[in-house]
Amino acid sequence: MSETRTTCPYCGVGCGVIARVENGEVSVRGDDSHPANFGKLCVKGSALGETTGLAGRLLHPEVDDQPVSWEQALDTASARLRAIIDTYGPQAVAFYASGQLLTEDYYAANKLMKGFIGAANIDTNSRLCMSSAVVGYKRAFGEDIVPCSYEDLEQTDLVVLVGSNAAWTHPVLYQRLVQARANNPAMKVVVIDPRRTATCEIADLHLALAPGSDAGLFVGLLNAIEPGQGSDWSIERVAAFCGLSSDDVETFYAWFIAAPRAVTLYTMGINQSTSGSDKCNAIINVHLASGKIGRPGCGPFSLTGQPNAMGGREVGGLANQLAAHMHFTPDDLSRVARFWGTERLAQTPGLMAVELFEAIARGEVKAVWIMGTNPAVSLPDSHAVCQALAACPLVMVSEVMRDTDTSRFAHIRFPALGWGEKEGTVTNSERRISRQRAFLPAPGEAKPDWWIIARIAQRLGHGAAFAWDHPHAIFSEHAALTAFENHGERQLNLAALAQLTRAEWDALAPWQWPINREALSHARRVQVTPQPHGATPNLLYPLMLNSGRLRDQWHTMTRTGYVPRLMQHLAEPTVDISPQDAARLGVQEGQLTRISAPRGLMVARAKINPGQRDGELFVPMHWNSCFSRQGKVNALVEGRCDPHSGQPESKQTAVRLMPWQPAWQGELYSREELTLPTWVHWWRKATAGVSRMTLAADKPLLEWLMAHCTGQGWQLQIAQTGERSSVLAWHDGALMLGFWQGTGLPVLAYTFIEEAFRTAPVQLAERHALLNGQQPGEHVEPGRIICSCFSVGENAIREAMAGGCDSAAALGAKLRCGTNCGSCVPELKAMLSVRV
Ligand SMILES: Nc1nc2c(c(=O)[nH]1)N[C@H]1C(S)=C(S)[C@@H](COP(=O)(O)OP(=O)(O)OC[C@H]3O[C@@H](n4cnc5c(=O)[nH]c(N)nc54)[C@H](O)[C@@H]3O)O[C@H]1N2
Ligand SMILES: Nc1nc2c(c(=O)[nH]1)N[C@H]1C(S)=C(S)[C@@H](COP(=O)(O)OP(=O)(O)OC[C@H]3O[C@@H](n4cnc5c(=O)[nH]c(N)nc54)[C@H](O)[C@@H]3O)O[C@H]1N2
Ligand code: SF4
Ligand SMILES: [Mo]
Repeated sequence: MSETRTTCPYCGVGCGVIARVENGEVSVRGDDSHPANFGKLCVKGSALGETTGLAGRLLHPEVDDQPVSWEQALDTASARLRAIIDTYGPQAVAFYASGQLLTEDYYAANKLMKGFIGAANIDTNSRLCMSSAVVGYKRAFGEDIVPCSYEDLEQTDLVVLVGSNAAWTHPVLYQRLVQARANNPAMKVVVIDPRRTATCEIADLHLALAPGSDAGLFVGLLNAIEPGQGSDWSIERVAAFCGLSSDDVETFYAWFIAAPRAVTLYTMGINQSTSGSDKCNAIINVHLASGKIGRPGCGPFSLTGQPNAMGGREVGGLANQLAAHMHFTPDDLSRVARFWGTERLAQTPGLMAVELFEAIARGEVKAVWIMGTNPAVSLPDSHAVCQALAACPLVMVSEVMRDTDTSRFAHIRFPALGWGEKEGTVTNSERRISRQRAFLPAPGEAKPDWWIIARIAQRLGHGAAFAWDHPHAIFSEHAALTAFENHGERQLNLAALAQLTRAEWDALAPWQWPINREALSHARRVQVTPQPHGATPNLLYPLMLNSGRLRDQWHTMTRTGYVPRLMQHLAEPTVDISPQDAARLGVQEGQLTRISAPRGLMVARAKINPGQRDGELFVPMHWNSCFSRQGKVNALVEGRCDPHSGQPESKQTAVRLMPWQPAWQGELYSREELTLPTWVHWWRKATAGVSRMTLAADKPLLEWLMAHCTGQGWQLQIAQTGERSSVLAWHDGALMLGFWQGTGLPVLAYTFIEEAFRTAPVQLAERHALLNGQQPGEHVEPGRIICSCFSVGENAIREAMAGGCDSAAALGAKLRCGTNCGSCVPELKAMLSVRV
């Protein structure tokens, strides 16, 4: 048995985790001593042990789909890169990196691209995430500085959450806020989001404003703070612009002005906008004007999404930054070139994510190296992105998984070490640097990302600058660069960590880099003119599509989508729709719908939600071609970007929705994954030990399936009653495949069926029940899992409610639901509130 202190690889809260390995089994618990979480973990963090298996991992390098040795992979990659650079110049090469790389990996990638290949075409998925926030801080403070800490939440009078569903996306921080509010009844919470989300559970005021209208609200607040400034953003004008009542706007303004201290937390509802940078400054402006900045319990606090978005910003991973918070100015260029000992340093900013893929599509960029991100899913206009990748002469991908939407386009695949296997550092939302430590052996031939970059650098002739033997050496170099000729000009200064020995670095305790908070209260205000979002609804596309995150999934699902426990909360792409819109469009709860935009189409199951504004839809960003047919929202989203930050407007797209009544829907369980005919719609559902897919189509599949089974020499058992049919296929008394279909989605005894795949031989009486999809005798299915920590299903909760449990606490006492991470408590309360 061994225990290792490390850091969660999911969100920017950056929780400390203690990983324990016992008899090859990995389990995790929160690290009591970590100041980001003091021992708490959310559902995703708690399930980390279940993600360390090797199923689906990329374990060997591949060139043109063939497994090869590292020597061959690295030689081929560098020879092809060299050929492109020699013929077309360095601008024909680009890297597309990720806020999920470790700081050391990120530093290495940035140094190779900007410093030695000599073009600044290295951008990252943080462009889709944090880049507006970066512009906001830089314009206000002259540097990308987050002027807050988590402990400000315990020292404040008012917390404003704007465009943030922290209850699901920063759960441990949200629970900290829940606790802080419970400890201080005078504290108020305002949530600003067009949807009523789980985060609204603790809101004293929820402003369900019109999509994209936040700047109006904050410019109006500035006007209320300083009435003499001559702005014509009166409360009435704000209310009209934002689609809110004047009373609600007035209440918010009165609370903000009266509160001695206030923190504004903001994330993607603000950043992902064609005027996201201005919105960030509109928020910063009200903190500056009211003096709610630079002291405890105050400040404009942009929460970072990814575990190391902040580390990426520190090393300069974006195409328009240099390194260590330096810019493309003559002094900084000279300083970085001297520090790196290079004469090839890129002199001008490079291409930003959306532009970069457009340049690939035009054939200007001919080689792209993608590391730790899945752009075929996450970039807007994904059909265009896929076409660009398909046409690109050289696509290299560093990945932990073999099959992703993006890796399908790769000519060269590098197997990267994943969480628990690699060593390095990450920086969380509050500028706290923590170690990620290895506690598992390197699987197959996988290597750390920095190692792969350094080996390519050597083959391109830059060996001396990339001669590190350990990530500690890279960290020391990065820290030294932050301190190099700093003279107090850059607040990012890690001099204190630049001389750590390897043992000290190994043992490094979480460390928050200091800033001079007071200096920030004299920052610059940026004049903001509120702009509408850029989506233009019309008669054909009259609805507004919003997209974002679910509680238990992480981005493109490459890690969470295979964990049964995390698949149980919501297992299919859903579209939230208001009851009025549903009635108007003839959409029933649970019905399939087609959502279309000029660029593409997706299929999602309707969820009628009174917390949704009329005319607006919400779908998760997670589904993709590995988990569904036509489940990808970015097939619809346009690549419209903020002119300052280059961040796309992922939150607003004009669409049309139509109910889709397929000829049949069904559930397919099989021992081996099947490749279905292309016209079948499918959703893969992670289930232990067996493949499960929910299916729907307009043409019959039954014959195809039966032919498949008999082709395998399996015995068929078939039933047909009315519109329902089912097929079981047997081999030597073992269940090989089961299929149940109806005009609607059949409701089955899922756990009983799954059990039948694990037991052989199956008794005859049970075979009959199986064919009906029902268990013989009394049986309660758990229903949709509400509490993932303790796998408590909807049915058990309803039964406990019928038995007298009338509060979340009572449910928790009886079933344990909601008593670990707490992120299902809003849903428990919602179930209690609609009870008859
Ligand atoms: N479970 C889970 N947690 C995650 C992630 C994950 O994939 N899964 N990803 C992490 C990452 S990288 C990120 S960036 C964060 C994102 O964290 P969040 O930003 O909290 O998450 P989102 O769901 O993308 O969007 C937040 C909210 O913005 C709202 N919104 C949409 N348009 C507007 C608008 O015009 N104005 C306002 N005020 N609000 C609007 C949406 O309705 C949504 O509720 O989450 C991190 N945490
Ligand atoms: N419509 C819409 N689109 C969005 C958003 C939205 O709200 N709406 N949100 C945007 C935001 S904020 C973000 S952050 C992006 C996220 O989008 P992506 O970054 O594309 O999503 P991930 O699934 O996190 O991709 C990470 C990839 O890295 C791989 N990986 C994991 N660990 C390692 C490692 O150690 N090394 C390497 N080399 N690879 C590894 C994973 O298997 C996975 O394929 O999506 C953006 N796109
Ligand atoms: S809150 Fe974020 S960092 Fe903490 S355990 Fe959950 S996903 Fe991991
Ligand atoms: Mo993000």
